Parts: sequence; structure tokens; C-alpha cells
Amino acid sequence: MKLNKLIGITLVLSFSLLLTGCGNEEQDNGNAGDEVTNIGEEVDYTIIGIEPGAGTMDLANNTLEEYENLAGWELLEGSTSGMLTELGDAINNEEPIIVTGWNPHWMFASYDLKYLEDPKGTFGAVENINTIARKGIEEDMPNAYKILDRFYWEPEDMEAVMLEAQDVPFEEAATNWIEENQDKVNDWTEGVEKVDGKAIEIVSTPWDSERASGQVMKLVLEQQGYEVTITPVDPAIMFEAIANGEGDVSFAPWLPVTHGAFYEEHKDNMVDLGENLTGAKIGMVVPEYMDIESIEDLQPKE
Ligand code: PBE
Repeated sequence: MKLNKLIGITLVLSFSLLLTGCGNEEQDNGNAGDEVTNIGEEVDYTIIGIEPGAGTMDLANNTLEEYENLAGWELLEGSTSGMLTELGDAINNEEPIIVTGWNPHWMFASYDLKYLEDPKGTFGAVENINTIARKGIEEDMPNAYKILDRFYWEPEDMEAVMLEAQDVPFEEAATNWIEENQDKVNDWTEGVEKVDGKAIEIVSTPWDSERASGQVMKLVLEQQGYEVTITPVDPAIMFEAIANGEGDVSFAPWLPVTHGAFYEEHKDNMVDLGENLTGAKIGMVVPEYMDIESIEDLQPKE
């Protein structure tokens, strides 16, 4: 084929594409509100959030700032249980809803949900949950330290405890998990000397994921002879308590993003024992039946 003929065809193609483009735009305007569902309008430009102290809320607020299409949107502060009630109600009625959600959590086992894509990455990618401890703990409690350092489990383990604890107290769910997973627990405690009533304080946060890890580790440490208390506080206080030595250990930091700012602030005054779980995630979550895939596609408030 001659070159100028090829150019000719390309030009014709581009021109017709241009025409099609214009045509679509006109059609959209003409049919406004007819075919195209405005999810923003349907959910009243509102994201259902959780407790204001949660790292998730910082990320969600940042998301509202970073995405231009979320201009005029609001993030509702409340509680995790309130968010879950609204989510359950919406799903029962097949209504649209957008919440801040995360894994590990039983919400994904109970409902058909999806994360909205987050091309700007404001919710981070894969998150870990780390174990942090006060400085000096390795010298003061060498036996406990070994167990804390070895503690590692999978998202499915945490989810199993969380899911069962929907029906029974966390302590019972944790006891059952330990019974069914003696091999894992043995890996953490193998060769560690038992103690006689030494006190250890776990600083935690008030979410089911951390109720699960806290209760499991409380029972494991109790079996080794420790007197264990769990204190649930906001993430900011949790980091502070470890950094100033008021608490001994926490299994609750979500990193690198969710609690990243607190971690940076306190990292020099604490010991990081590394991940106790990998494969956690946070984001905007919607029921599977909603016709939306990306945060980017939400419509701005006019
Ligand atoms: N969460 C659950 C917490 C940490 C654990 C994701 C809701 C948060 O700080 O956002």
C-alpha cells in the first residue's frame, strides 16, 4: 500500500472516531438521568466511615482530598458496628452503599463485596500487621519475647476466629482456634521456659481483628504462666503506650500505610518484631451488585 493512501485512511478513521465521540457526548446530555445511574447522587455523596480515631479514616479523608472527582463528598464518622449495620441493611434491600472496609474481616465471608479500584493508591496496597514491643522487653522477659517474636499467622486464621466470634465470646473462639491449631502454637512456644505469674500487658485496638490476635496471644501466654491483661485503645494511644513503656506489646499496628504516621513518630522508641500477618487490605467497599469499579468513576457533587 502506498504511504499517502495509508495516511488518507488513517485520517478518515480519526475523523469518524471524532464524530462518534461528539455523537456520544450529545446523546449523554440528551438522556441525562435516564440510562446513566449517578451513584454519587444515590448514596448522597456520602461514604460510611467508622471510628474517627481509626487509621482507615485518615486514609479515607486523604482519598477525598486526592481525587478531584470526589469534590463535595462527605465521609461519615461513626462506629464499625454502625457501618456494618448500614451495610447489612443496604444489602438486604439491594440498595447502593459505599463504606470503608478492610480484610481480614468477616464482612467478606458474610456478603458479596468488592473493593473499588484505587488508581491513586491512597489506601495503600497490601498491608501487614506487625508486632511492636517496648524497649528492654527482650532483657526483662526473654521467654515471652521469643513467643512474641515468633507469633505469625495467616489472614484465614484471624478470619476464622473473627467469624466464630460472631456467635460466641472471643475468648471461646480463640480457645477453639488454639485447640485446632496446636501445631502452629507449638512453633511459637517450642523450647520456651514457662514462668510463674509474670505480668504482661497487651495494648490493642478496639476492632475484631485485634480482638482475635489479642485473645489468641493472651491464652498462649497464659498457658506459659503469664498474667495477661489486654487494654484496647485508639491507634495513636497504642503507639504512645508502647513507646513510653506503659504497655509491653501490641499486635495491632497496620503498616506500612494505615498507621504509618504513628509508626514514624514512635519507631525510635520501640522495638519492631516484624509482621505477625501479611495480606491485609483497606479501601472503599461496595456490594458486588453495584455497577461501579473504581473510585475514579464516582461522580462529583454538582
Ligand atoms: N482497622 C482495623 C483499624 C486497624 C484494624 C483497619 C479498622 C484502623 O486503624 O483503621
